[in-house]
Amino acid sequence: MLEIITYPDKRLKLRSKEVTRFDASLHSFLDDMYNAMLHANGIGLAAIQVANPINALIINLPDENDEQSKATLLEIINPKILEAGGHQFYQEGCLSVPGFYEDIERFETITLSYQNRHGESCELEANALLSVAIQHEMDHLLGKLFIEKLSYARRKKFEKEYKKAQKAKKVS
Ligand code: Y12
Ligand code: CO
Repeated sequence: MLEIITYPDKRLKLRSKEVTRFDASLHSFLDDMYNAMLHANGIGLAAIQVANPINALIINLPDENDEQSKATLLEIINPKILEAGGHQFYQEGCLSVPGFYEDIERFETITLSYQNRHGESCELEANALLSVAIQHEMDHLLGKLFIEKLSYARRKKFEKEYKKAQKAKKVS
């Protein structure tokens, strides 16, 4: 199983590089990402979170019965936001920042161009949770975490709480 790296691992700050080869090794890496995300109970994961700095992310939102199905898995490679509008707040969490959730402001609607695992060009309009998830994962490709969007005071509080939780984890 691929290991998901966690804050404050410096590799999370890396800027990811464009994917140019859409071959069997990319496909098997995407499959490994999916298994790692599901195993960790996640709904979104960027390649850098498993220490591979390439412009690839996956998203698998639960359906109305709160179940995840591989049939609705989105594999998004080399994404670019073409249009963005409106604003929304959503309580975000991240597998690389375990145990911390915070309301973050994002665009309400985005239009995205990207490539699928075969290198085919795709376009997608997203709103609500899907839009939040894509923006969250695209920030990972730039080396950014959602905690960087917190106010100074909230970030300080987070750093204190997170360090304490990390210490407690080491002891137990
Ligand atoms: C909305 C907001 C953020 C995203 C990005 C994808 N984020 C996740 O998939 C986060 C998953 C997550 C899962 C956790 O584990 C469990 O719930 C069992 C978790 O809890 C701990 O680590 C303790 C934290 C985050 C998409 C859409
Ligand atoms: Co994340």
